[in-house]
Amino acid sequence: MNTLKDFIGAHMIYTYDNGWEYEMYVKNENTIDYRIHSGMVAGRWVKDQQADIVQIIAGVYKISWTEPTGTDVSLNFVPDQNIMHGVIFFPKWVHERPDITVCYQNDYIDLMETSREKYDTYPKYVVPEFATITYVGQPGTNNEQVIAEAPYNGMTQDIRDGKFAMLNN
Ligand code: FER
Repeated sequence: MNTLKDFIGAHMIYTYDNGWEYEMYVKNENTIDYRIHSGMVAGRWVKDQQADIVQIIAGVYKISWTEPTGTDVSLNFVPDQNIMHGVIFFPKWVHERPDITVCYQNDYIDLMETSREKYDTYPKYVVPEFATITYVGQPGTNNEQVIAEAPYNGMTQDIRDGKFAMLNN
């Protein structure tokens, strides 16, 4: 992977050094879909999150966005070396009540926005972690089949094992 074009349309799974496992689909030049497979907000999944997606230098990419929950995220990917470093800035309320955010968020945008007003933002809970990328696929841009169902135990292994046929192109 050498250009921004190579990164747009990529699908990745990675495990943070704290054990949290995440799945990211770079859907197009300003949109991501993702699933969270383990960790504080395991079970959460999101489609069509707007994000800033750039190439820093050849093979080094950065994705940054702010969630309807008020959580801010900035991720640096080096796919050819299977390395990622991410920083997640959780509002206080998400750290205290992660259960509220564990859903298919697209069906609960109003709940996320009322919760971020109702509960405490500060102090934020900052999680800076390296991650190891365990899967890189190239399903192409705007593929609605990549992130199309809720995460389940064993799903990331099924993806790595090639059990999702539509991802193999
Ligand atoms: C990630 C870190 C955080 C990620 C998504 C999030 C898909 C989102 C967190 C949240 O909404 O609570 O690496 O990648």
